[in-house]
Amino acid sequence: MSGLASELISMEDHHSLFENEIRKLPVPVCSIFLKDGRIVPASFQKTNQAIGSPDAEKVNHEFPKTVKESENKILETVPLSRASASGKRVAVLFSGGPAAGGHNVIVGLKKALGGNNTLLGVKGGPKGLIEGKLFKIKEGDIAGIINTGGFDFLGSDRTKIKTEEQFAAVKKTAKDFQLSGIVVVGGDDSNTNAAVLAELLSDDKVQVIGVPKTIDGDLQIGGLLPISFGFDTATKVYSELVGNILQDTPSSRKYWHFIKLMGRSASHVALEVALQTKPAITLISEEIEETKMSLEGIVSHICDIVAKRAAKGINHGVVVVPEGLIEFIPEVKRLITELNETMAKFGEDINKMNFFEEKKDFLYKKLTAESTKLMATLPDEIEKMLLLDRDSHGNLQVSQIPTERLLIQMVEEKLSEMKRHPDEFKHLNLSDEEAKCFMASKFATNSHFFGYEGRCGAPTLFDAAYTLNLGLAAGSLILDGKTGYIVSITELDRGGKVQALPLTGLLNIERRHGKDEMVIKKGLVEINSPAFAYFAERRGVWAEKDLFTSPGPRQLWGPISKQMPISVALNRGCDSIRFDLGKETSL
Ligand code: FBP
Repeated sequence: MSGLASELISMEDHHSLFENEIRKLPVPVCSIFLKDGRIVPASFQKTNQAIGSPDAEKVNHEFPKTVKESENKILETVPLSRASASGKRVAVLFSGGPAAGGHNVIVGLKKALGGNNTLLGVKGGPKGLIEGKLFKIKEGDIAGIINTGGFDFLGSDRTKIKTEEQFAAVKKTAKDFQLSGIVVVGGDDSNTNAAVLAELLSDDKVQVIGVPKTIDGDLQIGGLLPISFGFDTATKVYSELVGNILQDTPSSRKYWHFIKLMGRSASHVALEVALQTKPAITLISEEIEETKMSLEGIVSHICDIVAKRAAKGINHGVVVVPEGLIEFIPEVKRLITELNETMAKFGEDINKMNFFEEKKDFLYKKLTAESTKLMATLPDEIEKMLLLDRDSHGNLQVSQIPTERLLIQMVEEKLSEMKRHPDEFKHLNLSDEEAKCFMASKFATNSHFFGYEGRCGAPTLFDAAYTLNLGLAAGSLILDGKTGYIVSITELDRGGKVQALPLTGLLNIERRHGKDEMVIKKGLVEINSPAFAYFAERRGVWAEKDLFTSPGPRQLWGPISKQMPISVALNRGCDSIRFDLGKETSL
């Protein structure tokens, strides 16, 4: 075998030159976890700051044990002053969609727990916990996963633990494996699961700690929890791709690209990518809902920008569409709510129906007249997608709905209507020359959906550091005997302040599956936030001329590797996009 062939074979199974090097990459560690250059756990103490939801009375009633213990007060770190606990057996699981940095949470946990405690991995998420699929994580495993992307080491799933049988099964797993702690790495729904488990297992002395994960960025709580992990990597991957497409548009000069970006309901991903790349049009679902913009209004807004650019001879551009847009358009939202409630109420009847038409007829009859009318105007493809089964948390699977293609179709129709009836673009005040230019223009399109491309890449340096420190915090909380908290790091530009938030303080009542449920509220884009305000101020200029930027591939080494998300830097009032999460430390 040639030298090259054997070198290539040695790179198989996650050993590319890149993967080998990132395992050796030093990662910033917050000073609270460093002593004489070594990584150590920290201790936690209660602050006087309590957090409580508007539904606190009901929450306190449902979660008496954990609320009594935490008093809903935030915990802050203090240096460990005594020997840390030993003999603990802690299980860690991933829940929901993958997000870059999950593996470093495990690395951080293992480092905090040290050699005197046992870390177990749960295979396949919450379902694995129910089924008792646990294994011991060894030092050798850790060496293999440091700084690597994906959730493949453990796997994940979206099971919501809610039935009495599931509770009993989890209790059995905890007993069988003599667990003293469970760390749930997940988003809003999964951390709701963590709150429920903390209450359920409190008499069994099994502690439960949550870690904020989701590329959607919707698990963020103002100054208390600036962002979930995975958001930075996903948005930097998408920004590179969108930046490349933007670079193509004035080069080939013939396409409008409609790019849908993952992020489920919230538009944080779309907003961040817009701030990174400056495309001509970015739709923000939360603004559309707030301003009660109809589907027709959105289409007219896009057409106006397309026409104005065409009038100046610019027949290209990029439209960024958030994945969850459809759910925020008031009339569609009403339709989806009606469908959700009907599907929840008549689930058993609907499941027995074999044919789509049968299911459709049944549901149509249960809708209000306005919703039936709207449903009938939507293309068949969209109609079908709206009737898809909901996920286990009762959510519509928005990633399956081709909103970008729906918009292309509607914009095409509207533009040709504008050209047929020039009165329809009178409000643009185009000169005769400009109007002629628009009338002669072509509208050629491409559609894209960037979603799975961004979830499992190797974490950015921000996510690698953030997750390692979150793992260290979760391990420290377990050693310190705490339960029912989610870990958080603030002051991202000043060395990182590690804290723990009581999960019960974050619970609210929301309508799910046609009934009220206690859940952690999704942190949507706030249109009075500094990040949105900055975007709103600049987007008019970006629509008029090509001012896009290409942030390039994400960097793990070198002068530009220490960037946090722009939206987080703006919202947290930072002076720069550079992050500081402590001293770079070899793992
Ligand atoms: P989480 O909230 O579980 O982190 O999932 C994020 C996400 O990537 C969403 O952006 C997307 O809508 C969804 O998962 C896709 O789900 P699936 O992986 O089941 O296709």
